[in-house]
Amino acid sequence: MTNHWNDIQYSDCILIMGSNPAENHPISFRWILKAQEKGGKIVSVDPRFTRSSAKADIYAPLRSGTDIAFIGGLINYAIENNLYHKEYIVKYTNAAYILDDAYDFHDGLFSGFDEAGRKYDQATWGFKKDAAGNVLMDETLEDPRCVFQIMKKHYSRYDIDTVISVTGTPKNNFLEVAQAFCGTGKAGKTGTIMYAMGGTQSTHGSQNVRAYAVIQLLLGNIGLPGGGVNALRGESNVQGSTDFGLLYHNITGYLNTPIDNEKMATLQAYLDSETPKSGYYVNKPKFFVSYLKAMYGENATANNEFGYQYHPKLKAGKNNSYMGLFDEMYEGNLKGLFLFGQNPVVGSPNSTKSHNALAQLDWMVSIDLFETETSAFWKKEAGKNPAEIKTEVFFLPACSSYEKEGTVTNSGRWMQYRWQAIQPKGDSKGDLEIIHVLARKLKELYKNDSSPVAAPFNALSWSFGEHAHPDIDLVQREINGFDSKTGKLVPGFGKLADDGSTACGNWIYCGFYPEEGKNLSKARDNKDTGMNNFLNWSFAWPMNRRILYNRCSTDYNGKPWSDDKKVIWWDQAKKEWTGYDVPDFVKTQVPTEEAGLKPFIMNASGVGNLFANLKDGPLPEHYEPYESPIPNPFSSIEVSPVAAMFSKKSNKKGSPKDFPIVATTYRVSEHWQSGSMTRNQSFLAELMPHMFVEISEELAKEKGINNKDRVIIKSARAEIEVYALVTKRFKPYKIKGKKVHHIGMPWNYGFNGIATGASANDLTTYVGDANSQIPEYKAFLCDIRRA
Ligand SMILES: Nc1nc2c(c(=O)[nH]1)N[C@H]1C(S)=C(S)[C@@H](COP(=O)(O)OP(=O)(O)OC[C@H]3O[C@@H](n4cnc5c(=O)[nH]c(N)nc54)[C@H](O)[C@@H]3O)O[C@H]1N2
Ligand SMILES: Nc1nc2c(c(=O)[nH]1)N[C@H]1C(S)=C(S)[C@@H](COP(=O)(O)OP(=O)(O)OC[C@H]3O[C@@H](n4cnc5c(=O)[nH]c(N)nc54)[C@H](O)[C@@H]3O)O[C@H]1N2
Ligand SMILES: [Mo]
Repeated sequence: MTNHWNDIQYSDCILIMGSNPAENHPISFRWILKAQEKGGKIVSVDPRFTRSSAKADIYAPLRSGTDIAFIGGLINYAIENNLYHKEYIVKYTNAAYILDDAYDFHDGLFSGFDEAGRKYDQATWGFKKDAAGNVLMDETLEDPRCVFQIMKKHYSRYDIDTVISVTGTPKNNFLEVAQAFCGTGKAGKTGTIMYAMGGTQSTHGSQNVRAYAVIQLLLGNIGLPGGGVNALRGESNVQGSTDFGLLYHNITGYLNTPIDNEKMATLQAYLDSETPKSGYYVNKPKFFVSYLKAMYGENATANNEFGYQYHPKLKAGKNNSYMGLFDEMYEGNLKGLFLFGQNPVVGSPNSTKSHNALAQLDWMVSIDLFETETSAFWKKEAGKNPAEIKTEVFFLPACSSYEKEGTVTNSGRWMQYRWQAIQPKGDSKGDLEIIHVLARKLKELYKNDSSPVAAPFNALSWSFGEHAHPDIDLVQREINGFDSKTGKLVPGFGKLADDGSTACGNWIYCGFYPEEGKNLSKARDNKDTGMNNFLNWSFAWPMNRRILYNRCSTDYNGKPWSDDKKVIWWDQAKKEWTGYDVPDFVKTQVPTEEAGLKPFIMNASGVGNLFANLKDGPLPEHYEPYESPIPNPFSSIEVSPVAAMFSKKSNKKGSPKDFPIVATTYRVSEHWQSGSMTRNQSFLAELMPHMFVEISEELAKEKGINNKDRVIIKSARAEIEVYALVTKRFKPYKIKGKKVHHIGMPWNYGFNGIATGASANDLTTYVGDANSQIPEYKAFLCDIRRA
């Protein structure tokens, strides 16, 4: 989240699009309702009428996979009706930047497309520069080649009639949303967007999120209370896990994982290719070298590239993402697998394929609270006798969150310590303890080995105590960072160095433990420090900042755009920034100076990117999902031309002729994810005992299906049998003049546990987003009949 949960109460319009917080983030809904009590409007845009929709002032249905068409329509509406915040975009975004002459867009393709390589060369997506290398601008925004005019032209194609013919949204609903949300483009008003998996799980998921960012920048809604682009995170610590490098392409603090190619062959090469010439990231070498010092301690020296060569590297030219790994596994190219709390037999796309892939492994270790469908996969492998499955499965009982201590980071980036409530049951152990034991054992095994494979184990600094249980305080010190010689804690990332004198496990968290006896993850002062920011409750990265890009909350002179949405401001008498939050830059930076007008310090340009270089284009453009009921009305390019595709084996594509119905998947309040944690609880199993599909009354009538009938849903991959739930929550859509049915189902079921049922993921496709590689779980084609 750019903002945080408590802050949502200040919003004048909450656009819930691609999420369903009433059911999946119920605590957040308290703040949404608070905003509504103060007169704010709740808008829900979802293919089905959810419990969030039930509380909304405006509900607009849209067909799964069409968010860009919808938001493109809002962008066009805001520009055409002069509802954007001109003063804001002129200085705080790249609206005024003049584009390179070679940049072009034609029939769904941006300039630089390499058809054979299925990728873009982004060389033409840059800006025009003068002889001194400064970007040319037109702050009147009238130059036909400035970003604003190019955007205006791009989105002029997203007129209301075209948009609604694609999304299937009734015109009056679309207009109601446009008026309410674009009405927040005025100074003094803010709107927020709350998204989660309904936005991201798509072959153009990153561009969906970009579209949310573009409309928010246009309306001047970023950096202010009640504004922002807010990702509602999933698992309790999914924010923490991505912060700490659990994504394949990041190490801690969102630095890129080294790749075993020429460009990153040495530490210097890595730093050269990763460090920009301007913006805050010029400091990257300090963060990266300090990270290597944390990894390899005394074994990291200037002479050995601070241990860079010991560090694991991604394989160049391979897809190292989740789907890439399962593809390799399916092909028999992986030997072993450790699963720390993951249940891919239920949760992965085209799950039959993932299920079969597990049988290609020599060994698998499942570390979980329960025996999941994955750890029991060998009992159910299609058409096989369990005795013939070669995979040796180890199960290590993990203990639950209440039985261990440590921090979790919430969606608002607040790092909060949780103390242990009870002792672990039985033989179960915390994940950290399991890793600690494993790391120490491996180091022990390799101790006297001088072969190259042993070197990284021997070099690894594992200094979390000599006991079986790791000392969490030592782990926290390493995360925060310390002086390599004295062990003294580092007060903030501004003090990290690139010469090995500091070690820091995760630069964005640096400063949460600034000095002895002061661990801010444990801070629990619940006094409101202004606009519900609670600066003395927990630690928000970076540097305890609660609202990112908060420089944008004021005009050029440092004066808040309005009095009731103020968060920081320039105090002319004291010559410093002050207010309710930690400013997003140096406190004494004079607002009117050039550097003072750069609110997006992490971008090399210092401004917000209306036009940005993603793998699939600089401006969000509508493409259809991989499986779609209609040809793309916006261009002749059907699916994102650079979407992540995998081996076609056992991943057939269905055509609308055979599979005319659009399907989506989601979760229910009563179950958690793949269901291990809830379908094994008798009381929750009883509340939501059976797998079902939601279908409209009209579709039920056409197919002769009654409520509670057993039905078969068929996709090009598989068919599953479930109960029919006939509901008014889905309605047939009118898409390009024809009637298209839309259904939806939870993905929380599997064959193990008390409540069992078919897995929706047997039906889903194995394709993903070019930037994030997230699978397209939210839109595919199917057909349905009575069982
Ligand atoms: N009770 C409960 N809470 C949970 C979870 C759980 O399993 N159970 N899981 C947690 C996790 S890990 C996560 S990631 C979050 C996920 O949180 P959400 O993203 O809110 O979860 P979903 O229910 O998968 O999807 C949200 C909505 O997106 C809609 N949708 C489908 N396709 C589209 C589309 O193309 N565009 C738009 N705009 N909307 C679409 C669906 O109808 C659904 O109502 O929830 C977390 N909270
Ligand atoms: N069709 C479809 N598929 C989806 C989605 C969708 O919307 N639609 N959503 C996707 C999303 S957003 C997500 S996050 C994934 C989730 O996919 P998974 O992560 O595979 O699913 P979970 O059920 O969350 O699995 C977590 C496992 O962790 C165990 N566990 C709980 N606490 C601990 C602990 O402290 N330690 C250990 N070691 N184990 C623990 C639980 O018992 C459970 O078996 O699924 C994805 N799959
Ligand atoms: Mo998630």
